Amino acid sequence: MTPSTPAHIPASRPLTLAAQPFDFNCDLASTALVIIDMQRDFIEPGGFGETLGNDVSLLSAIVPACRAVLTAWRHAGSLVVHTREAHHGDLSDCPPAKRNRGNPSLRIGDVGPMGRILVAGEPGNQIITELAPRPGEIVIDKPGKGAFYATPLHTLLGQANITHLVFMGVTTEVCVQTSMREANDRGYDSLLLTDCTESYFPRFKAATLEMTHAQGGIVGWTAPSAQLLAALAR
Ligand code: TIU
Repeated sequence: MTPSTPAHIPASRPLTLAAQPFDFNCDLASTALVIIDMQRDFIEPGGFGETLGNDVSLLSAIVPACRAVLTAWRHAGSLVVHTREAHHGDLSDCPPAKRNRGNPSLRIGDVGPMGRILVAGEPGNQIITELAPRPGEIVIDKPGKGAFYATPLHTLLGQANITHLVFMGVTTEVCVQTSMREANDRGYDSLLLTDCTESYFPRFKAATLEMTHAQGGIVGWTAPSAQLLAALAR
């Protein structure tokens, strides 16, 4: 975790974009872009995602769309948060239940082709080059699936007066959905960009998008990134 708050908070700039189940309204001064776990562990062969038996090739398709949003968001000067699913080298923050679950080819902490699986600082734990954090952006190492569990994220967002979150990242139904649900319970309005998130299971992604905006936005909003880019360009 880089415990830095943004050097620059933009002036008030209201934004409205077409979304499901209805328009998403926010202000760039109080909205953060949250990029969940776009780290090599999940996107490249040889990492945690593959050790769980997944075909990781699906995930890289979202990288250009994520990059376009990140570029536009940085241009607008709003807050950027990156997360990584990461454990301490001594695994003191990895519950045995998590490490022992299932029958992975390598367990968390074991040495794989990109270093120790899901351990902070290892090559596999780095955010992919295309979306690499810049100075002034918040980087959160999280031991769980949710970005708020056992992290300072809520405190840092509060210090920056953030009330709205725009989510991208992987995987849709695991770390992204968990983080959005955690955000929802903490009072944030959240938007998930549909072409900037992916799952190893396309039907799980589809179901997650649907359940997010169902019931009048029970978890939050969904919209394609083109809607956000168009709103930012207006
Ligand atoms: N396995 C799976 O789909 N995801 C994770 O374990 N972590 C995240 O989603 N980041």
